[in-house]
Amino acid sequence: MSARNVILFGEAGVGKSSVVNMLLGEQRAQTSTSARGCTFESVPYDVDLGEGVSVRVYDTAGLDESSAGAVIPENAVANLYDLLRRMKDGISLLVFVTRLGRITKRNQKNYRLFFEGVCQSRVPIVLVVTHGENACDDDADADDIGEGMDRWWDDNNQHFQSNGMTFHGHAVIVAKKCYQKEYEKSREKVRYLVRSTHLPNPWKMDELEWFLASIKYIFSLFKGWTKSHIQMLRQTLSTDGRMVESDTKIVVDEIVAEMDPPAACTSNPITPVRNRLDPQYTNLSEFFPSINKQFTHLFKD
Ligand SMILES: Nc1nc2c(ncn2[C@@H]2O[C@H](COP(=O)(O)OP(=O)(O)OP(=O)(O)O)[C@@H](O)[C@H]2O)c(=O)[nH]1
Ligand SMILES: [Mg+2]
Repeated sequence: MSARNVILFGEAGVGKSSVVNMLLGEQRAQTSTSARGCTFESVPYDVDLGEGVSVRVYDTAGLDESSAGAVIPENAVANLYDLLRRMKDGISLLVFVTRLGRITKRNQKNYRLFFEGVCQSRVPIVLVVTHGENACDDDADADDIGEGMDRWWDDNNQHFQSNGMTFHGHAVIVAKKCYQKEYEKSREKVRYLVRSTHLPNPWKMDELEWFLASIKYIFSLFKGWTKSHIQMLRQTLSTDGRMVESDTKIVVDEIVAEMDPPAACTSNPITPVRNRLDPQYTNLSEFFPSINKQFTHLFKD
């Protein structure tokens, strides 16, 4: 049976590893405030969600402060390639982790990078908001926390939508064990969320085409690439035989074509990758009936 891969991503320090540990039911992923991964760097964990469902969750670094506004570093591109190679069985779900607070530009860019870029808007995406205890006043009773978290979502979900971020499910949670009661409830919420929204038949593309489609999308999100970036990218991709020379050439040539003025004009747009998708995924809502109707437009061609 193929692995059901779940990519859990978000900015540094938002609580990704805490959510992984919550899903695992044990402290296996290292939580910290200092370890900063480079974008797309990922660590896999096999998670038993109960009811006979198991998934492989990839704890994946999103954009950090330095790469959010500038050119994405070349090693992020290499990490992306490594991640996609691990996705031979496809992707079943994206879990976007953020902490309760303001929606930042970086949030938006991360969302687009993973949902639109890596998954071509073809995989369900759910939102997990950590630090839910902050939805209440400091003097709130422990019993009020759950109510405060629900209220926070009611008050704020519109902001996500108006920033172009729609989700197929959400959970506002507390991922710190010292809030014992809320932690246990949150664990059930997150397990249910992943169990009920992931695709049993994952979505995937041919490895090289997938990498190219993702990289072109990323390229369109991050302006400012120069020939020297491309040179470094070429080196990174061919280091340790990561990518065969002929494929590296294809990738580099396609990116250079995007950069050159004649290729950048509208007469030569980014290849419409959706045309190459398996027809079974053209209407995800049929294939995946529990998707909320309001999101089905995301999957129309
Ligand atoms: N109060 C509170 N703290 C939390 C919550 N979730 C995570 N934390 C804390 O936030 C800090 C960072 O959590 P991590 O799980 O390491 O975050 P991360 O996203 O994996 O961080 P990086 O791997 O460095 O990107 C840790 O000290 C956690 O204990 C929460 O819901 N409430
Ligand atoms: Mg972590």
